[in-house]
Amino acid sequence: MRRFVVVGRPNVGKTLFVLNFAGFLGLRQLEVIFREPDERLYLRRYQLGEALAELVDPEPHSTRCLQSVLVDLPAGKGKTQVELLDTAGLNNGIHPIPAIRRAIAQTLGVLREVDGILHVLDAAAIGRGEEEPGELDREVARFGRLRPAYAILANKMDLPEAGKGLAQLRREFPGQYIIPVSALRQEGFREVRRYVAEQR
Ligand SMILES: Nc1nc2c(ncn2[C@@H]2O[C@H](COP(=O)(O)OP(=O)(O)O)[C@@H](O)[C@H]2O)c(=O)[nH]1
Ligand SMILES: [Mg+2]
Repeated sequence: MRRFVVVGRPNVGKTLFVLNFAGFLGLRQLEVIFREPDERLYLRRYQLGEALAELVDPEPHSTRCLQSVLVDLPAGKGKTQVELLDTAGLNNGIHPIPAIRRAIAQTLGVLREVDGILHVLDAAAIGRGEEEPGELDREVARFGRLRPAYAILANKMDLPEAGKGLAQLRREFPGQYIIPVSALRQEGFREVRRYVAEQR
């Protein structure tokens, strides 16, 4: 089974992307495996709507451990199973809250183990000038290019100014494969599905 990790700064829409992408692929019931930074595992079953209500949060850092969801993708005539790993947001510098520090360290560790990286950025915030694709995102991009699969998801394309943010991302990461998406509206998901399914 291949593993794809979803990374990016807090609040860019990683969790909403993972859950809605699972829904887009036809899952209505989700089994989410939580892996705590101390490696404890537990599993919870959700209806998709319940998972969205509980796991997506307007406050940054609601995701404090690795949350994985197994999805089936089309592969030739059959299907292939892929593990999507949702992660705690990455921050510049050292976060004051120990639980968040541990979660970030866990995210960095898992980047080395996975087959693919989906790097989510908030194109709308970038377009509004509230955020720049900063040093941390450039570092993820440098690291990502060394991995077997690496794509940038320019998220929140449903919001005004996101087009401007997308153009900025294309300038910032020339030659890099960038998929514009809206995790909220499930836009761009066919392209993401094709990309993830192609990597093997
Ligand atoms: N308009 C819009 N809002 C989004 C989109 N993706 C995420 N959000 C919102 O951004 C906030 C953070 O989302 P979340 O998935 O928890 O971000 P995470 O910290 O990266 O996991 C929530 O309020 C989401 O509803 C999107 O594509 N469009
Ligand atoms: Mg999250």
